[in-house]
Parts: sequence; structure tokens; C-alpha cells
Amino acid sequence: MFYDETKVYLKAGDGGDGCMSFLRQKYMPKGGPNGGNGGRGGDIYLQADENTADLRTFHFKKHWKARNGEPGRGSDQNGKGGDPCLLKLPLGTEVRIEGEEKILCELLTHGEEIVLLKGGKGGRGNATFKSSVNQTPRQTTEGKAGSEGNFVFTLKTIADVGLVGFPNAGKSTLLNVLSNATPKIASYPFTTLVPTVGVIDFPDEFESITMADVPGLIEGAAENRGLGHRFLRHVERCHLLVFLIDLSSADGREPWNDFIHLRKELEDYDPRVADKPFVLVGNKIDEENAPENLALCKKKFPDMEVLSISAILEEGLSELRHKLFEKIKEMK
Ligand SMILES: Nc1nc2c(ncn2[C@@H]2O[C@H](COP(=O)(O)OP(=O)(O)OP(=O)(O)O)[C@@H](O)[C@H]2O)c(=O)[nH]1
Ligand SMILES: [Mg+2]
Repeated sequence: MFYDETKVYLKAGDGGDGCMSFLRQKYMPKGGPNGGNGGRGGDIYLQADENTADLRTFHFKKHWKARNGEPGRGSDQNGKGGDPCLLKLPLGTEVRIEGEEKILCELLTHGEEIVLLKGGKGGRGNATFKSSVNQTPRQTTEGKAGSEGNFVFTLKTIADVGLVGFPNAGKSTLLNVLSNATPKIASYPFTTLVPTVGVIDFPDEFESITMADVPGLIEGAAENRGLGHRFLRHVERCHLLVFLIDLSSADGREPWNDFIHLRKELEDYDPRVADKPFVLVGNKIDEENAPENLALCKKKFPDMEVLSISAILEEGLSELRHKLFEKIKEMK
């Protein structure tokens, strides 16, 4: 299972109460007030962590609390502040208040930290109320409650390029031959159940770009068919999309229709995603009827460039690499 959305209840620590106390010693029966202040409650911090792959931690443990501040004590001792609670989230996590659309914050770069909820202030001990007119204050204040709330964490993969295609189009095979990633490959649909990000190196340019393999879409994915639209969120952050279509028509579909349907799914999900720049790539050019299908595709979309590759035989890859690099460079 891949956990890319989860609800959590978070609570920062309460402030400790202020203390009421007076100095009482054998030969000093009426010593002054010496009640200390309460400690501050711990904050709830979020930290972006590249070693955290998904949100499973928060799926299994949904309640997180920072420690309360300790109450003040006599002899002017202030209470200790409560320990904060640090939540490590995968890069690309968005945080929302439950039931609200607006994104509160997002964690994008490793190590980035955000204080989401502040701990409550500690209360005042009676020593702080001492004044020229009140030498024996019996007044203290309570610690303030820490903030709390229900939140939704949503993970959206960060990659330059997102691979979009029907199941079995060869997306994982392509990521495998282009990058350092080794996603599972098999001849049945929905092999990929988890988005995988690979790094494509361009050693001559001393550069690299990242590419995400997203579980295959089928028609109606935006209405939750197949694995549903939940994986479409993983291309939301990509700058460039690669529509990968199967030129062999092995599954009985026409490759040009695949492209039209893929775009429609994105449109139904979010027009902004459908409007992203893209490259259309036909895979499996090594198959028997592929060249004919490629020609038909080019005819259907005369204004569009259709690249053809064989991911398995590693044909046409340098042209594709070049294209991706150029496009991403343009955008950056
Ligand atoms: N003939 C041929 N077969 C290929 C090529 N690329 C991939 N395949 C085969 O197509 C099948 C599906 O490949 P995958 O890479 O798993 O496809 P996918 O798009 O990741 O599929 P899902 O993860 O299920 O969405 C496998 O049997 C691959 O060996 C190619 O260029 N030529
Ligand atoms: Mg796959």
C-alpha cells in the first residue's frame, strides 16, 4: 500500500500553570511570594524529509501531541517547557485544515521546517505579581491551552517530468532504461501501484532531471475507475508530461485514441494539469503493426511531433532524452 493522503489530529502542548507559594522558613515566617511561572507547551513542527517515502506513519498513528509545559513550583522555580513534537513528512506534502480547500503550507525541500501549532504560554506564578502595594499577592494565572486541530496531509510527488499512459504502455520499462529507478515491470496491467521517481542524468551537461512513473490511467480514472484519479495528483507538480502510448495496439485500442482519452482524463481531473506542456511518445515501435500505427498517429495529429521509441530495445531514447532535457531547461 502507498499512503498519499491521511487525516490527523494534532495538538500542541498546554502551558503549565503558574504556582502560588510563599517562602516559609524557621525564623522567617513571612517570607515573600516565590511561586514560579509555568513552562510553555511544546509546538507541533513539520519537517520535510527526503528519507520519508509516504504518509504511512500518519495512517497508523493519527493522533499526535506535543508535551505540556510543567507547572511552576515554589522557591521561584519556573516549570520546564514541554518538548515539541516533530513530524517528518515526505517531500511534496500539502497540509490543509480538514474540510477546507486552502493549502496551509507545503513541504518541498529537504530539511524545511514549519511550526504548525504553537504551544500554550505558561501561566504566571505569584512572585511576578509582587509590587510595592501588594507584597503578598495570592494571584497566579493558568497556563494557556495549546492550539489543536484536524488536518489533512496530501502527498504530491515532485518531479520534472510525469509519465502518463494506459496500463501496460511501458511506462515503467521506459523509466527503467532512462533513469536509475527500477520499478516493477510486467505484462499485466496495473503493475505499478506506487509512483516512482527516477533521476535521468545528463553527464555532458552536468545536469539531471527527475521523472515520475505514475500508475496507469484508464478511461474514467477521473471518476475513480481503475486505480482512480488519486494518482493523478502525482502529476500535478510536474512541469512536463510525457504521454506514452502503445503503438502495438496489443490491448486492442487505437494509439491515437489513447492519447485523446488520456488528455480527456486529465481535463476531467483538473484543466490546469491538462494544459501542461507535453511530449507525445509512441512506444513498442519494435512490434509488427507499430510503424503503420505511428504513421496513422502522425496523420491524425499533423501539427504535433510524435516521437517513437522501443523502451525494451532502447531505440529512440537519445532523441527523447534530448527533447526532455531541452524542454525542461526552457522552463527552468
Ligand atoms: N515489444 C515491446 N514491449 C514492451 C516495450 N516496452 C515495454 N514492453 C512490455 O510491455 C509490458 C508492460 O510494461 P510496463 O513497463 O510494466 O508497463 P506500464 O506502463 O508500467 O504498466 P502499468 O504499471 O501496469 O501501468 C511488459 O511486458 C513490457 O516488457 C517495448 O518497447 N516493446
Ligand atoms: Mg508500471
